[in-house]
Parts: sequence; C-alpha cells; structure tokens
Amino acid sequence: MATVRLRNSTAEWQAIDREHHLHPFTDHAELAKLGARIIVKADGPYIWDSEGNRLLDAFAGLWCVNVGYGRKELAEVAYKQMLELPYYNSFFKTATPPAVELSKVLSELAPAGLDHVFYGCSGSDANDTIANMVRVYWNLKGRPSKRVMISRTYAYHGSTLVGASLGGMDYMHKPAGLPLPGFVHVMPPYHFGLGHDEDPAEFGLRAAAALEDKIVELGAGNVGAFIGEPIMGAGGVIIPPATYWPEVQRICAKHDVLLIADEVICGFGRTGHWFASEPFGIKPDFMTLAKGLTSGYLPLSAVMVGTRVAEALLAPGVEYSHGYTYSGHPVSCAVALENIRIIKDEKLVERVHDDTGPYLKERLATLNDHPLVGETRSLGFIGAIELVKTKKPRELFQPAGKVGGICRDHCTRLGLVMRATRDTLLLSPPLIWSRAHVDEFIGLARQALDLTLADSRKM
Ligand code: PXG
Repeated sequence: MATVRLRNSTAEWQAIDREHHLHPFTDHAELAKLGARIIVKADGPYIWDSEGNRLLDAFAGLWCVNVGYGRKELAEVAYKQMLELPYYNSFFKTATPPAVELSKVLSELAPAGLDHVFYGCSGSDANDTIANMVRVYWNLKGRPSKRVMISRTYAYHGSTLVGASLGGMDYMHKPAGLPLPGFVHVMPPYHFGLGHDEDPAEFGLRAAAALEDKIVELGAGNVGAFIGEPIMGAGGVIIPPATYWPEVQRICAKHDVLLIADEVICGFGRTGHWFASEPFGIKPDFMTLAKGLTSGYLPLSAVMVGTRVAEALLAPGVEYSHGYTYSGHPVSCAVALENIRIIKDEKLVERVHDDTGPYLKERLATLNDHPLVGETRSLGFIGAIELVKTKKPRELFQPAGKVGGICRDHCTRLGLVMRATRDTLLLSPPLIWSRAHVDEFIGLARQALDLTLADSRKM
C-alpha cells in the first residue's frame, strides 16, 4: 500500500505550509522564518522528521499516544471496521456495535456511578457537551438560575468558545473577548508558584476555600458546576496537595454544585491509575475523556455521566437535543476498544504505577541538584521540571517563558520532545517507556539544562 506523500523535500513542504496552513497556537511570522518541522513517521517511543532526525517523544504527541506509535493492531481494527461499516450515526434510534460495546467497557472502567456515555470528537466538544448538560439538568430540576460554571486560572479545557471560557488562560481570553458570561475562575492549587512557603496541606485547603468563597459571593443558587483537571496539564502539571480535592468535593456537595473531573490528560493510565479521580478521591458527576481513549490514533471523546444527571436525562418525556455527526463514530470506537485491550493486556497502568512511574520520579529527583531546577514533580507518567533563576532566595525568571522556551529548543536539538509552559518543562511520555527510556530521557534533559544554564548566564 503506497503512503500518500505528495512532495518529497522538507523545503517544499515548508514552503506550502507557510503559504496555506494556519497552525494552532502559533506565531506565524516566527514560524515562517524557521519553517515547520515536518514529522514523517513514528515507532514505539520515537518520532522522525523529514531530515531523518530521530526524537524521543517525552510528550506522547500531545499528551495522548499512551500505547506508543506504530501499533499495527490499531491500524488493522480501523481498516476492518472501515470496510465493514465506516460510518453510521446514532441519532435516529440507531446505534453501531463498536459504540454500544465501548459504552459498556467505559462504564465498567470508570469510577462507580458513572454509567452512561455521550460521545464527541475532541476534549473541547466534550466539555461543551457537559456545559450544555449542566444547563439542561438544572432546568429540568426547576432551578434554571444555576448556570455559572467555576473553573481555575491556568486550567485548560479546550479551544471552542466554551472550552476557552472554562479554561483559565489569559492569552486565550484577551484576544477573543472571553470568557463568555457565566464562566468564572478561582486560584489553582499551585503550591510551588503560589504557596511555596506554606505548609502544602494548609495551602491545599486555602486553594479549595477560594472555590467556596466564590460560590458564596455568586450565591449557590446561581452556580451550576465546578470543573477541574485532577492534575492541571497544559497549565504546568500542577499536582494539588492531598487536602485539596476532598475539600472541593465537600464544598460542591454542601452547595449542590455539580463536579466535573476533566480527565482528558489524566485518564487511561497517565497517573498510574486508570483515572486520576481514583487516587485523589474525586467522585465526579461528569468525567471528560479524550486523548488516551484512542491513544490519539483517531479523534474521539467521551463524557461519562453520573447517576443524578443520567436519571434526569433518561426520564420519560425528556428529549435531549444535542449531538454531533460523529457522536459514537464506529471506527473511532473500534480503535478505542482495541486501545483499551492493549492497555489491559500489557498491564501498562500497573507497570506505570508499580515500576516505571516511581522510577521516573526517582530519576527526576536526581535533577534537583541542577542550578536551574527549582522543583521536579510527577505522578505516574505525568511530570514537570520547574526552572528558577536562583534557588535561595527563590527567584523566578522575568519575563516568564523565555528560559523555558530556550530549554525546550535545546531538548529538540538534542533529540528530545518536551513542552514548556512558562518556565516549566512538561513531561507526559507514552506508557510503554521502559526504565532504559527513562534513563535516556534524564541524560538528554540534563544536557539541555546545562546548555540552558550557559545561555541564561549570557542574558
Ligand atoms: N481538557 C484538557 C484537560 C485538555 O488537556 C482539552 C480538554 C481539549 O481537548 P481537545 O481534544 O479539544 O484539544 C485538553 C487538550 C498543550 C495542549 O499545549 C493541551 C491540549 C490541547 C492542545 C495543546 O499542552 N489539551
């Protein structure tokens, strides 16, 4: 079977890309100067660019390729399903076997009480669906004023207008005149950045109290839901103190506010648990799933809906008027089923939990002696290396983001893919990494840190 390849040189691809392709989250003038890196193939934990450079992908594509690249089983399942039934909808009292089967598998995997599934194509549309369900639910309950959704600064919940409004990123809000009315934000449980000198347990309670203060300020009768990533991903891999989530749970219950766990990054083994709601003790009304659901091989998202909302939607006489052409796409669902089978059969969650996750944590800690490293943190296979100008007294780089970007670029030149948020390097490798891959990563990361230190001294 021929690979579809219309051009054959990096320069040709870059020229056309520059001419016609609008990229997500990109300064196009800067990209035009550099030219896009063209990624042409991938296998296991590695990707290759069109110049033949091999890179260790410590970011799993975009937090998603949990089972690694080059999985023939996933390609074969997609191929067979495309031949048998490439598409059918689930609107008009119809369904397809992969969508039905996946609904059962997800209901069994998800924490107790999340037994119904609504499908979309992306984490963004899944969060839009949840915002819709929150409104429909409170309307059905005769409390239509409960509409405000509370989220957190630095949260990432997607790029649609609702997703970006739920998110807490200034640089997404300002240019588009967001957030939309009815979306408000409270402080994140970011101990290193906002509570460094405080006891972590007390700081966790203080961050949770910010939610209760906001509910009281707005009036509980106006607040429909609170949304949070168990561990904030794009905002800098912010791992909350253990006191945070139980307190958030208590506050939501007390004020009758629905709780949404956005597990788009954290789900499907990333933290060494199937879902991060488990170790943090979160009992959500909704869970958002995407990314690791198919390991990124095809687009698919799922909203797991808890009992009280499901009961309201399933009640006689209620028609839920919402859905996407590709809700429950049979090929994506078939790939998700096979992806979950691989994660189970290869015991990837157990491996990250028992072996490679703790090993990564231990090896990350060896970087703490580096003059640039203010903190390393991780849970399972999600982690961060936070850079500082000086350690004692602790001083951050100003303006934030420059040194992180320099370090990320050194990583790329050395053959390592990482992402930087402000001056924090983020890590989210495929779950298939062995200890040897962790060692390879640590070696490259230390080299990049040394090169960055030399550069920062010239600044
Ligand atoms: N929720 C969370 C927690 C996410 O991380 C989304 C929702 C939206 O998913 P879609 O499939 O619509 O992209 C995400 C996505 C980054 C980055 O720069 C992170 C995401 C997407 C793009 C870039 O780290 N996460």
